[in-house]
Amino acid sequence: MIIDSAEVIVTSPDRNFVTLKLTTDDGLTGLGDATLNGRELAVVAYLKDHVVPLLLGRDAHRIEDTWQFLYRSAYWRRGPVTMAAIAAVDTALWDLKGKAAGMPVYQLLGGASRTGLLAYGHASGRDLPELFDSIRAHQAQGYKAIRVQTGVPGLKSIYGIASNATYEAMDGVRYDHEPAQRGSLPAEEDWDTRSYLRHVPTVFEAVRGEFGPELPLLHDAHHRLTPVQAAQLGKALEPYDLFWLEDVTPAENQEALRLVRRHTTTPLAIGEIFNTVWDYQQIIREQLIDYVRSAVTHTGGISHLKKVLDYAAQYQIKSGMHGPTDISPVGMAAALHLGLSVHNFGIQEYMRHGARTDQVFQQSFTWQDGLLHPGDRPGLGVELDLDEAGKYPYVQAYLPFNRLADGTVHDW
Ligand code: GCO
Ligand code: MG
Repeated sequence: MIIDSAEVIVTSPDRNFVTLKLTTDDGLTGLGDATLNGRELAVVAYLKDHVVPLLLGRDAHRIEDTWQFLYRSAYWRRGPVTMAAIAAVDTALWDLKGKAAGMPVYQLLGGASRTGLLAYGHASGRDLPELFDSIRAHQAQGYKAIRVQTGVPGLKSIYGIASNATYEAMDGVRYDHEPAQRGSLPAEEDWDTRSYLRHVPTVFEAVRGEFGPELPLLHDAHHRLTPVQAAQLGKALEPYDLFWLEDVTPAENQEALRLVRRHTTTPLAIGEIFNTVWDYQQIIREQLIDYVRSAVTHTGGISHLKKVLDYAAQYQIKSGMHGPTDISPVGMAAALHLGLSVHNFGIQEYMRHGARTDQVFQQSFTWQDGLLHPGDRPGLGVELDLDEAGKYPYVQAYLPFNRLADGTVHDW
């Protein structure tokens, strides 16, 4: 099984996706997701200019050797661009191995540890009535766990809240806040931490009052708080029994989490912007988090994220893989195979893709009774329709950013 060709495909059906497609001398094809939201073309260049030439002629069965070769021979290690590129190669090689073996990837990873993966969806609203409608709509779709984000009085637009137009277009169920902000410059949003900290506990009180104690609820603070503010929020949310509080503080400063931990028992999830096991060393060893947020797509692929999760398992820390729409269906399938196989699965984020994306990427996963399953097709179970993909050229799209009232740039 020798790699004969390697193609990098960029398509933008509902948003930009970068996919690596490997073809072997025996005619098998394998796919890997290399999408890095807002910096897509950097990974395209890294793959095309520096990785593809190294892959041609290699034995596609040698997954671990190829990973180590790409990681170590570059000399310059880690970082989102490098690790997304290596992730795409690794994922495509697992896809190929599965196809060669006639087995779904999760079987090669040790087989299923459960019947399906609990998934959470994104409910949001600018105010409580809109939020309640969105939660109900998600429940009607089968979601058994719900992330709750709301508008904050006095702030015009903030992370995680769909605009009016997107709500109407998507019936309040499937929205996507980031592509709505597509443009040649990053959109500016506003932020005020004190208003947010005052408002969020009242929202969770209302949601618990309306939906009862059973429903697992999550919330993403999206890196915007200082450690002491994060501790305050965790403590204030304790009565509402959150499944997790995500990215309470920018995680580059890992020691900050010691302070947060000392003051709250609200479970913490971190890691969607990490990309190696070394980024997790301290926070796993010191048990400063409860859930690992990394995606296969951004963390060196199935092989490397499995190492992170195996390390986390020793400390009773579980997976909570990142699954917004900027993870392509290929990256999502990889997450499902890995999540089904590891013992310490926690929950899977599942933000549904749009209809055009589902046409470009033909998928075989299932979504039943709130549980996802990757399906039993050999490999990952996703195929890319090149004709469909070709209809949607790349569109420049930046993520938004925040400014405080006095004009200071703030974490988004
Ligand atoms: C999440 C994330 C996303 C990110 C996005 C950036 O928890 O799903 O925070 O919404 O903002 O993936 O590209
Ligand atoms: Mg997040």
